[in-house]
Amino acid sequence: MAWVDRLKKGLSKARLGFANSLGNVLKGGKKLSADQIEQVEEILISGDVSARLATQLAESLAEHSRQELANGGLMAVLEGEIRERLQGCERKLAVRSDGQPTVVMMAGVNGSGKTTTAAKIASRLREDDPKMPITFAAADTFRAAAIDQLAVWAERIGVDLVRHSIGADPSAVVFDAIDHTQRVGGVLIVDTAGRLQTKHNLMEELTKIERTVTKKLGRGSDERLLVLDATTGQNGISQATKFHEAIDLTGIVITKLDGTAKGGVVLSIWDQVHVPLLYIGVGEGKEDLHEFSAHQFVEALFEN
Ligand SMILES: Nc1nc2c(ncn2[C@@H]2O[C@H](COP(=O)(O)OP(=O)(O)O)[C@@H](O)[C@H]2O)c(=O)[nH]1
Ligand SMILES: [Mg+2]
Repeated sequence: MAWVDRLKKGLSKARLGFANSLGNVLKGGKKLSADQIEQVEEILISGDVSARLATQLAESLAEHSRQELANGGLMAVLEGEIRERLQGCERKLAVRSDGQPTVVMMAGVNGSGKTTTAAKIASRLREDDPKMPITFAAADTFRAAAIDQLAVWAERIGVDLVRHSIGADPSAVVFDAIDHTQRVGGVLIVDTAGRLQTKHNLMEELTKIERTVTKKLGRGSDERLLVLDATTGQNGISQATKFHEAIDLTGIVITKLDGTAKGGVVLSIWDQVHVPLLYIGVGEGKEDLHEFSAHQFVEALFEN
């Protein structure tokens, strides 16, 4: 199945509760009543659009509805507005071309898909350039299984792995991994442990890892990516805000858009945190990661 179809399939539940119900409220082609405006807001919020953005979108629709657009006109207005708001949201992963190592940090809460996404990114890079060295740093040292999981991927994709034993200081792993990458070149992907955005000491550990990168490399990491599980809905906004405060995120990856996710979180995150979306995950396989396309995303969200 083409990835756009997977995304569409994944978002189909969202569409049923989103585009269809919106279509019902907006089909009249008449000026929206206060009651209808409220319904629009509620539908958007139930599709994981933040309250703030839902209010703004509903108000804009109310404004347009004064013109008593023909049937379906308001749906097109909403789609256009969402497209416009997503401008600037796409960005590609930055691989350095100056001979220096590219360092990519993966961060996020437990189970969001950090390790899988690290593997998916490595797999894409490997396909783009079979000769470029790629290294994983196993900086999730909390659980032996976490190190093993990354080792399995490293073997499968054919990338180097720098690991310490369980319980080791993640910063020490990263120090050694940078050392390795400085020798072999290419890209280093740092897999970190899951941490709740509300746990100060764990967030502090992440900033410590980043300080180690700066000390060893003479500059910060090139990418600091937050991996966000789309099915966690609005909590994603809090995660993005806190991780952004801690390590100044350069990008976001939203995973599990093939499941029961509603999709509105994509809009809300960009609206509220303004960190670009690099990739979306639509499955567990290494090929199930795609560069985010706002255009295709909106199409999938609104298709009937
Ligand atoms: N359906 C689906 N599952 C995913 C996706 N990304 C990761 N997963 C699964 O989510 C679970 C947790 O992933 P993992 O990478 O171990 O998360 P981590 O704790 O953040 O490192 C695993 O079972 C993955 O296969 C995705 O895009 N779609
Ligand atoms: Mg992991």
